Amino acid sequence: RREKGDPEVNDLWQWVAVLEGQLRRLQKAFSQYKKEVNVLRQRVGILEGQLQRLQNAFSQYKRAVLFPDGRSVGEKIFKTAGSKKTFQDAQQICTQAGGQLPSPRSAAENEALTQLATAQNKSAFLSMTDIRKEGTFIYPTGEALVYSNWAPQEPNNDGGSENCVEIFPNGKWNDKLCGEQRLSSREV
Ligand code: 289
Ligand code: CA
Repeated sequence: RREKGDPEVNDLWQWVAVLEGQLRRLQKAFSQYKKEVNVLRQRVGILEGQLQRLQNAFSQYKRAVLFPDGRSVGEKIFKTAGSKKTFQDAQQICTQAGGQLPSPRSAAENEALTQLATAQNKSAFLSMTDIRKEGTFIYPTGEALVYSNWAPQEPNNDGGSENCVEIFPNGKWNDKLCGEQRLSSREV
């Protein structure tokens, strides 16, 4: 049994007061934190909306500027000047212009390039060749193909020396003589 004014009880009351003070401060801090999070969420929402509108406007602008001889797909742009060249000349022109011959790496990229070939009603050279090893087409970097869209029975190395690739206006690929003249286009 404890007496009134028992020091241990007094200590406990003091400790309770300290804890209650801490709890109030924590509650206040937590409520401020929640308010700040809500404000930040709102600001992020506004920024996301602005970014989306900018992206839409930029993609509309690119479509307008690139039509009719250019197409934008993902981070890539395909462009043609409409002229026909041998593979070697086309390759040189592209490199000089700060790009390279097209390497469609997906159905979407192939479709974008197909639209250019269709608009010009010409087959276009792609970047890939099997010059290094017959039957194995590679990108200029030496990397193996990650996507292809060969026409039925292609590549057939017709005549024994078809080492380049053309894309028809229907989007299908054919191995072709590099010395033929085909639509020159580039990707950047
Ligand atoms: O020189 C042969 C080419 O013009 C093409 O002829 C036919 O369309 C097919 O045999 C193709 O594979 C070939 O590239
Ligand atoms: Ca062929």
